[in-house]
Amino acid sequence: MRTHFNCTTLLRIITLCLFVGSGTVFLSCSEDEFSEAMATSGEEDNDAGNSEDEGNADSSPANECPGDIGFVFEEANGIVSIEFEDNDFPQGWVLKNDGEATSGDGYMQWEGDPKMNAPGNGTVVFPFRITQPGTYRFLWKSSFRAGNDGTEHNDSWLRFPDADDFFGRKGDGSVIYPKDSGKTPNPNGSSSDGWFKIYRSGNDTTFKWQASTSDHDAHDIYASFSSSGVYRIEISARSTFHGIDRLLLFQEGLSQNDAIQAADTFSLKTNCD
Ligand SMILES: [Ca+2]
Repeated sequence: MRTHFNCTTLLRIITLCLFVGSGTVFLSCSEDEFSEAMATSGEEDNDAGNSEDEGNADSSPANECPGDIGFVFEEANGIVSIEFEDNDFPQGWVLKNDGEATSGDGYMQWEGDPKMNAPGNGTVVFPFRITQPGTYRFLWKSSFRAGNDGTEHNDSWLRFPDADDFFGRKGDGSVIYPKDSGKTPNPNGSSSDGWFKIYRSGNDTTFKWQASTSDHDAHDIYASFSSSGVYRIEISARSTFHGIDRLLLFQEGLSQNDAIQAADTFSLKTNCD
């Protein structure tokens, strides 16, 4: 059965509701903080040279909900917020909720065999739809769930198979690319077939927003998308007992703190017809 609203129209309605209901939906984001984030988001949109109006995005085949997966996470105001456990996982991933400060139904941790140099095992895919092209920063909220050494059990694999660019970047502007991506330079340590090893630093066991790649030379994680549409995040198993609570993409013009505050209050998921 067809409905009167396609997915894009529904997203607009949801986004409008977020604006109207900001006092109740964005529980931990003040109006000033959200306004600032919105203003920055608009600037970023202009910086990206996006002269495409939203009407053009409506008719793009790339906007279709991926029927092979059955759902898509939606960007709002330059932010894609995902509860990591809100997906179907292959054997080896275990849902945990042990009183830690996590959101949604808790977090997932890998309890299968380690895959230290073998990305693509225990893979889970997160389709997401963006209406604002540009470069997005990637973060996840994770913790190591065994022992007290923060350099163990602290990483998993990440790939953006259909992004226009996928790279690590340091504060000084230097950039690295995954091995086998056809681009150089590449990170220190494990990487292959377009996958980055993404690790968390520190010996504190709390779940925290942080994602880095390249051993002993931490680079932040970015992906670029030249047009609006549906793209995919792929995450696969590496270290045992790496627990992941949430995923976050935000346009690079937004501040990390603003994006995290906004993302902590929503996760937009649309089921395909
Ligand atoms: Ca969660």
